[in-house]
Amino acid sequence: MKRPLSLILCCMNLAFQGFATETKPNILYIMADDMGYADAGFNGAKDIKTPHLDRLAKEGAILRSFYVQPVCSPTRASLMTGRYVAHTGVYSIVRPNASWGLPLTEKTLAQAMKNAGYETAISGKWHLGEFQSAYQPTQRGFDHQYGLWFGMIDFYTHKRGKILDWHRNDQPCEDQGYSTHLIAKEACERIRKRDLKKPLFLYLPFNAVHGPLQVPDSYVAPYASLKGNRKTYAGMLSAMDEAIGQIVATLEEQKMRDNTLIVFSSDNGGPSPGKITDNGPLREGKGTIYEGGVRVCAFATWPGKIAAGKIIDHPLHIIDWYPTLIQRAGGSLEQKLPIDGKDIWPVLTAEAKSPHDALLLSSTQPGLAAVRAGDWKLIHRKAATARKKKSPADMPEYELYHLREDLGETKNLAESQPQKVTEMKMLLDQLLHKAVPSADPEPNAKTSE
Ligand SMILES: [Ca+2]
Repeated sequence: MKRPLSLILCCMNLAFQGFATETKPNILYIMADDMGYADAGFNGAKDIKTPHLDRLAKEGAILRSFYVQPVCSPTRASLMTGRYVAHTGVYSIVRPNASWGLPLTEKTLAQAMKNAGYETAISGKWHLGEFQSAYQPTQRGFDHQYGLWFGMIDFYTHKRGKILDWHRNDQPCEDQGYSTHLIAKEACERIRKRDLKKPLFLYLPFNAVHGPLQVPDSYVAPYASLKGNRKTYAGMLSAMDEAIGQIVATLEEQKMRDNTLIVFSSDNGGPSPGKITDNGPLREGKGTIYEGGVRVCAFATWPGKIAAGKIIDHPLHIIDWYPTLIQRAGGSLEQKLPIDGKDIWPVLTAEAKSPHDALLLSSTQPGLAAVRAGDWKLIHRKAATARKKKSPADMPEYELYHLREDLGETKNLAESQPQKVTEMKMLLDQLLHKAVPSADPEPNAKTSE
């Protein structure tokens, strides 16, 4: 018996959809805000408990040398584009109502995932511009938006000063509650109400554990031995960890866990290390180009695909997730702007080394940058940048560190190893060859974030 062509095509279409949904993973990217390198149990925390993060990390690969940018917006721009700060021009923080954002010429990860057939959602902090609707998440590839556009809001009122910064689909939203709880509740609903014909890309950038330091008392109670801001911060981290546990439980309830790639990282190093956060052996913290500012706690987990218990020390960068995730999603990397990131799947799943010969780290000022190549790191501070400091002698033009022998960046080898400085400076110059100026029309304006 002959079947009508339309029926055959319909069956083929359904079969293809089923195939696509089965084989394309759901992707959940969880980002913490301002979390210390050593404030996760899986990275050695002793006084703060993160059982849900620890379980996920141990089920997959812990990334011990994962690099981001020193502050919020530049890191998020690089995640969304797979491109270095020197190419996006997002060197600094996008302040509320500032007349700029991630340039509209940039294609975002959400747009690429949408093109690959994904349902896309953000629950949490955007921080890449909102002054015109074209810069807002629903215009940058997200089918669903929930949460805050910028940073430093009150966790309960969702206001920064007098401005309400809580939105659903980029419209003001007056939901009541502690923001970590609301972000998690939305994520669980998005998972349960997902489009069953599509895989899900869920971007979950918490505003925890960034200041203002606020948390319900019940989360602080287990930390009686801690004092002051560290105690509140520990409670905020516990609330975020609990939220992540709820989201993973929802994935399990929906039978999605085995087909979901989960990535976790902080967006920059911990601020006030030793007082509020703990960056472990790393030097300094948020806002600096030392390891404490740009190397963050991170892991990736996907049962059956990434071996449990793996620890990866190869230097990787947040720009790498753009091509890596798009490749896993079966999407296209064909685009107008060149991608700086590399597919790190062989590093995660096999024994491959970092695909980068050298990694670029930019500060919030175009005149200060660093390069990491192998065990070496060179920081170059242009003279004009050094002069801004009170003691130029304390801010040398070059700092050279051997990170395997000196992870804490205590011994500047620039004077004793001039040949290595020359070699590393060449790599840095290559990486900065097509650097663009800041996309911020007022790049020197002060910000307290
Ligand atoms: Ca941050």
